[in-house]
Amino acid sequence: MEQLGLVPLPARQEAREGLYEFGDDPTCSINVQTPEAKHAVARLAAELESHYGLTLRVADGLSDIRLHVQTNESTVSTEGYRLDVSRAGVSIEAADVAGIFYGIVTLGQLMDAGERLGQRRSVPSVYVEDAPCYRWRGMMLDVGRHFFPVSFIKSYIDLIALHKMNTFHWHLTEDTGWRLEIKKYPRLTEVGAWRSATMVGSRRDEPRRLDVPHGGFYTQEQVREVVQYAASRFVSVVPEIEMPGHCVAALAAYPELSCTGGPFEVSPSLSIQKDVYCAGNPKTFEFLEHVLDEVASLFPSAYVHIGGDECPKDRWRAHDLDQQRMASEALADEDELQSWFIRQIASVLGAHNRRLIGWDEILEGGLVPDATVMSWRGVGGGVAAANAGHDVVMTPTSHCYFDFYQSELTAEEPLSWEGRVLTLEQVYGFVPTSPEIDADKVHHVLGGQGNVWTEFIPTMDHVEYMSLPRMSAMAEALWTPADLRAYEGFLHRLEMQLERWDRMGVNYRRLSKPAG
Ligand code: TNX
Repeated sequence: MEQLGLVPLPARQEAREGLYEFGDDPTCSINVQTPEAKHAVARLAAELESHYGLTLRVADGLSDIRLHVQTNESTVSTEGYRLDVSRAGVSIEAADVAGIFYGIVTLGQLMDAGERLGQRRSVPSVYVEDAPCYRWRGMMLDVGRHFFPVSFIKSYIDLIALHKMNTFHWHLTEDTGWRLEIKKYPRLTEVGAWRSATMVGSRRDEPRRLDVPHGGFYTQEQVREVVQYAASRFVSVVPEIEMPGHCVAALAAYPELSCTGGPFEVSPSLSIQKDVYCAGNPKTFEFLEHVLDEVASLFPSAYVHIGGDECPKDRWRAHDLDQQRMASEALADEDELQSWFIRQIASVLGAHNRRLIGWDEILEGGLVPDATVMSWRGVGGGVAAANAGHDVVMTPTSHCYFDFYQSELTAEEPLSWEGRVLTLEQVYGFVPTSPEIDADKVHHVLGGQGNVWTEFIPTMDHVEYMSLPRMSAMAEALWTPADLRAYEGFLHRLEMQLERWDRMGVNYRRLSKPAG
């Protein structure tokens, strides 16, 4: 089975005798006619074109590739599929079009396998019955520390989809830059998207070095394009708008939303900043409500991420308006003030029928009802939240931080966080759930994701290098049943994926580096 090179490994596969060979005029049939279905067929056409230079024709009746969505039968689960390749042709059955899409992704990998076996235009016969273990299979990209153009975002989404992952968490705002056009507040991008310099080099360097100006943002039209592009690959885009901290770029544009009044500059520093939104000033909530109105109209995703991490409370402690708010709302401390802040935002999102998700700090001072927790400081926050009946996404630094070094030999790697290493094998060992979660609460673990923070990652090549192949290990940890996973076999299958990335012109870290 390993020689087929499927990543992520399917839940079940049986090799069969023989091959299926495509003729000069490959056809496919599909029993649903939705726009979604057209996207799945487009993916299939792209595979046939790129492998064999053949044009796919959609035909009724008997065809080479039969795609069948059976909505009224429960034998295939959500996002799952059954793929049957025999001498008679190819059939993919699924309960939804996403499942058909994933069957097509597998078929594309079988085309790679056929080519490796020297069988032009043939795929090995096989029966695959497959479905993901987790429903949140995500990758986060931080475009706040460094900006990356739309063309790159799309190619990144391609990689996500090829890994049968379904969530792109887009970290759009930071102290170092605000990247999303908001029509009501033009200064967010006129001012907030640009910084005069960037701190470079190791955090241990003294004195710190400053490099060139940096900036950029996405217009609303571009965002719609990205969301549409992702949807056609069955990827949901979850936007993150950071609050109450990590917001200095917004404060540089609108200093009246701060506790001190400013002035501020879009931060050249990559460290956590003291300045945060004022929780006592009604203008803060008016502003965030309008921002989130536009966010909700741009992103159809069920979730909106509101950050919530690393919010220093010193400014609130020292500011009358914040202290008055604590008194008037009978809040015991600044943690409760943060929790109250998030509650205001939850009701804004609720009015848009969206679910709030935030980093695990939103647990401090009391969790908002219905909030989903993204657990990053270990899995402890996620365990507590799940046991309290909240949905969680696990993304602990121990297994999910793709900004860390990929090897102990850090001198051979591009500069990153000193002392922080996350090897491919460690990622592969990721188990999103925890024995500490009560049996009747484990279903609250939606899944997990890899995070690419870009303090030290200024180029697109470098993002790819940090993402691959760790994204493959993450994809398998989230898709494949744990008892089927084995690192050696994964490495072997992964080798075959590298050829595809070479063909795509995507950068990645080599599995073994030449000695010396
Ligand atoms: C912590 S994870 C952060 C980010 C940094 C990251 C660096 C999280 C919610 N906050 O702002 O980029 O560490 O690894």
